[in-house]
Amino acid sequence: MTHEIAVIPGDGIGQEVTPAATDVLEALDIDFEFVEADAGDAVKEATGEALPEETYELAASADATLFGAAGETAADVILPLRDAVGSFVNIRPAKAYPGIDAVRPETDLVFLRENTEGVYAGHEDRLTEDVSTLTRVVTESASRELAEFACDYVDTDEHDGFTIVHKANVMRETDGLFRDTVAEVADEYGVETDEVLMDAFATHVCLDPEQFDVVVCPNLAGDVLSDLAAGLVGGLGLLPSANVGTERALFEPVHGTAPDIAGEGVANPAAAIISAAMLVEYLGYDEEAAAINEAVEATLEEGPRTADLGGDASTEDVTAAVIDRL
Ligand code: GGG
Repeated sequence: MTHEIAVIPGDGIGQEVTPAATDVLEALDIDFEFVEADAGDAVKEATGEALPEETYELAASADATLFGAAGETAADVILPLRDAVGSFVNIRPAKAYPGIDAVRPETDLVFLRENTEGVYAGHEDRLTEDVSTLTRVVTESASRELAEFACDYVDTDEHDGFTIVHKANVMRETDGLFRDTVAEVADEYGVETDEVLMDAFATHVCLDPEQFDVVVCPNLAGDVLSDLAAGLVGGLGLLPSANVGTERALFEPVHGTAPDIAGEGVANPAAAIISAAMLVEYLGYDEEAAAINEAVEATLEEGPRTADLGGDASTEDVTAAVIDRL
């Protein structure tokens, strides 16, 4: 069986880490057909459009999509691409790896981030030159869909339930609806939950990350708090993600375009490669996904490593080392 994979590197280091991920996928005994498409700042400059229609259609029809990074045009690229695959949840694991100098080596978390609404719903206005507004959207249906996914996700021996992170004491209507709906669904499923205000979570996760396991949160909170967790485990070069829908999914490293190092060939490909492992697992190849994860873990522990992790290896060196260990 051939799996059609849309490959959309985007901008900056997306152009370097996405080929690293496809090189690793090509080393597996799985029949992939990669179809590459453009999106992002460069294509906008050239054509006036950050997300060409054919790129959207490709993501909407491929078996899965591998995305790199979005820069200034993130709102015009990654949000519609998540829509193209019908994604309602962004899964962002944040875990420390052996041998990596992490601020909190005991960290092992998974963020389940609402992926369609909140302040990322796109209702932003400039009323006058000095007044702008943003409408925050929270619906019961999106909160319910996320909560049902979370309940299924924790339905294994590995997890005891999940933590709902919100700011319902201030955003009473929006986060109030989010919290109440997620808690109600968890109750229906018989899943244990606790809840923490998002600002308190930011402090507690730094002081004692082990008290958290699966974290269910609104869109912006998930985006920001997972980046914070990246700081605890050794940096953004280590966090993968999956944007999952009912029929398709899109996989991307959590990091952005890193313009300070883009084009130098020194970006850490680990997050993109682990995202590719999530893609492989999503397609049903559990053993191959585990093999990629083990190869990445061994490479992180024994080297070579890129500069963000204290080494001096190139993206290509690290990718070759992962492939050698497969
Ligand atoms: N690969 C992740 C990426 O491109 N991040 C840029 C960004 O701003 N993302 C916003 C989001 O994840 O919602």
